[in-house]
Amino acid sequence: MSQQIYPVPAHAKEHSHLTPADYARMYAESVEQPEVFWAEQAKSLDWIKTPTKIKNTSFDAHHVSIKWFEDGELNVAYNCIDRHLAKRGHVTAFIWEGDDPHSHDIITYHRLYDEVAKIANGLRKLGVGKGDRVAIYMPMIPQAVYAMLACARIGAVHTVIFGGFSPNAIADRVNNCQAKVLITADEGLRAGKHIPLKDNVDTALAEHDCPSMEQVIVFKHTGSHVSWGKDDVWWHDLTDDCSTDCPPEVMNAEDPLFILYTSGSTGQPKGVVHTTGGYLLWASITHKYVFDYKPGDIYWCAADVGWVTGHSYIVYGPLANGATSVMFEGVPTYPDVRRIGQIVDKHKVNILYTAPTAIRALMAHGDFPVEGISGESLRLLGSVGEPINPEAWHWYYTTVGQSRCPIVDTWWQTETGAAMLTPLPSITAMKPGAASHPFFGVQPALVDGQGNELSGATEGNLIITDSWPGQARTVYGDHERFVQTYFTTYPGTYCTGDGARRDEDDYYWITGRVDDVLNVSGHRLGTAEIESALVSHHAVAEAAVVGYPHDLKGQGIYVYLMPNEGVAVTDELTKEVSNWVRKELSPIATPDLIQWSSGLPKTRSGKIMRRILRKIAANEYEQLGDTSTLADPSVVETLIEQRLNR
Ligand code: 6R9
Repeated sequence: MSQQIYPVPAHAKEHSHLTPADYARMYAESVEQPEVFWAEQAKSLDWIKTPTKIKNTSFDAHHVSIKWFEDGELNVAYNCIDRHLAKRGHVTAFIWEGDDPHSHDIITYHRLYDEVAKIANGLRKLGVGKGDRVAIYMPMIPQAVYAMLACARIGAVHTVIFGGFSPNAIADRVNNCQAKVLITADEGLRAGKHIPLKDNVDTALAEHDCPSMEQVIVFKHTGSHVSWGKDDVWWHDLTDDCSTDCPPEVMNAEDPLFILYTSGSTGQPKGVVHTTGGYLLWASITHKYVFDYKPGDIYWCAADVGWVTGHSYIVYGPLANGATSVMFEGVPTYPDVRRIGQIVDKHKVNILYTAPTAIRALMAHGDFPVEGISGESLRLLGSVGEPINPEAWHWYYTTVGQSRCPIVDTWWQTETGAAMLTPLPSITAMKPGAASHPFFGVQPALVDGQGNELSGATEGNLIITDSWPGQARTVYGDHERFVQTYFTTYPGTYCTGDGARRDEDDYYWITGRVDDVLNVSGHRLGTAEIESALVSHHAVAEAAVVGYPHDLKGQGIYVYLMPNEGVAVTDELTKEVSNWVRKELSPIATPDLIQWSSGLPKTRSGKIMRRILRKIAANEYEQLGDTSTLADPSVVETLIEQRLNR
């Protein structure tokens, strides 16, 4: 791991909400007197009834119960829209940038109010009310946000299904939460390709029994022909005569706001439930401090609203803070790899938040992604979703951020609601690849396999010892699974499933999922560490490392590599890469087997599915399990054909 330290840039201090002394004082209060601290922070929201009961939480496996602000009442859509209107209604909420570089749109808070009210009234007309579930399967267009906020306005619970998911996944989610309405579009657009969203919904509903589903609302986006059934209604027909007046529903702080399905290590995806008060506060306070957001800043989170990052950092956090965001329909590589830079220049983006997988995809093209790009509007960069290897960090820092912008490497999970461990731009000297320090109220700890807490500079399983407002409250319809998954491994604490290292300066470094830790000849190695070394070799674009059963070592190191464009794969190169890891990391980390491949099995959100790679490496390729969530399932067949240790 890189030990280089990058001091806080002077401009970050000038722009900031916080000084180091503020952070120290506020963090101490947040963990020593959470009731006082969070009662104060909660004032940043507009409450219909101000909460008096602040924290009522138990991580005891026999009685896991998490309640924040439980006697408070508020409405999320009111907080995200209405309260900004008087002074800032003319301010842009979203700059929408289409897949086609020539299309964009501006949505002010006034317009957002009208659009959300109309579709909210449309939903009410269909009989949707408080507590009903609504599925949203949309492209990255403003109507996705209108739909989410419309649900929040009338107290319905949304579940956004990522637009890249297949019909099976749609049906599973609809059935699991018994959604009665689904909102979709005729088609999506990505890199010029038409994505048949309505067709997928039709297939889901035709091939699966979805008894709860009553009505499908379809937004006309591309205008292509779609087939039509008796339960389908066009968005424009439904909302045509709807008023722009839609009184917000009074919600209890603990009423559910949304369900979001996420994969675990076992079984079907879990419907993680987030609530109205605690989640909104968590999303907005982290957005404010992690990005040092100030009115006037142009902020761009390049995630998809189908993932938690989109929920918290495109929709709820920024809107609660009255922010101006870019929302991007397309992909970073279309029409070519300069697109991100072009959007930054076009809309004068100040804050850019993206994922290491995107950074590495661009980095493989050297300086081309910034050719002809000024990039001078940028002042802050963010990273999320996986450990960022120092190589990618440096490329991001120097090539995109021009060695001027701090990088906030935010560690969090669908279950945590929003950022948990993160540098703060005006406070934390950066160590490339370190998620650094806890946000207010977050109490991380490291434990060994038996749950004994480890002190000082060490490595272990990352747990969180007490509740924070944005924490998921349950798994929809299966509280027992919630308890089993998160609270029984190390009783009395929240088990993150991630491993982490804490260094001598108390910085946390996420080493990857705990089930990805290898034990090679009795030495513990993080797969992320090895991957980081591998991708720092000039020939390597992406790397995935898994363990496989090895007679002598216990576990051997199986390496899957994707070469950079134009690289010729030879035996010499393979040897060179192997020696590289030996040299960069340790002889213990020397790969046993290296398989080159033109693709890796990734989920549609860009995460490598190690489960599959582990099976292939272990020669258990007949028991691969569910591969339906892969972006390109054919990659798996190629990998099996060419696997090494037959
Ligand atoms: C927000 C999000 C959660 C898992 C998490 C961890 C990995 C996320 C990270 C990171 C290292 C970071 N992860 N951010 N690892 N550094 N900055 O991605 O949620 O999709 O639920 O994934 O992603 O392994 O446990 P989710």
